[in-house]
Amino acid sequence: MSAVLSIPAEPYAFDLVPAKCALLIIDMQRDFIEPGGFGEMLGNDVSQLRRTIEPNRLLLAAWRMKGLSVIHTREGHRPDLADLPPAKKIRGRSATCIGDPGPMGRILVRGEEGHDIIPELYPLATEPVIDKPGKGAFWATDLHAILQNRGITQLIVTGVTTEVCVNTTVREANDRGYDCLVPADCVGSYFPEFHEMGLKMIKAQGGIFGWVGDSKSIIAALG
Ligand code: C5J
Repeated sequence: MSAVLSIPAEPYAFDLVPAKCALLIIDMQRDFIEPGGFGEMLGNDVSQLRRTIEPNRLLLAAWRMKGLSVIHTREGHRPDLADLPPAKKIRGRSATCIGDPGPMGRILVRGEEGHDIIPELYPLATEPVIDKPGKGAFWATDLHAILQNRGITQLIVTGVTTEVCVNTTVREANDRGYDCLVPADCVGSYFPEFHEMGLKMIKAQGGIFGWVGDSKSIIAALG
């Protein structure tokens, strides 16, 4: 495999260096994607996110075949909720909130069924899983240290949701000096218009936060 792969993207081609790039899969958890979890508790139509599963599965398979770095994240809180800001707990004023029992266990709590990653993208034992209490994957986690220890300077960021945890993470990564490529078909939102705008915000102004491409181009380049 060539040391640098040119991936068609916007605002211009992304120079992918596989050995220095990690696939970072954000929050593909049952709580966001399946009925009865946190996403539905907030009043969202969770079926909107299902179209992201197959492109993520294919990209993950191709990335694993090449033996490249994969990192998964999960949003959630300690069972004692000591890391849950009161403001986050009461936000939305819904009848049930984070920590309450639901059909997949306590909502957005570590160790519960709903908190886990969907079976289609389940992490291998060798793939780090970052448990994050916030929207960004860098805040209050050891993600930056793990990436630095592996010599990673680029990220392919996928997962949900485009305008919340994906966007927050891409912005955090950009400020820490990482180049981020977001394959549009591998990220999703409960709101199509937020998805579209979330991607536009990343690639605008010459790629102010990063690049936007698609999974087929990455898979094709990997060969
Ligand atoms: C949200 C996320 N939307 N993973 N989390 O609360 O985007």
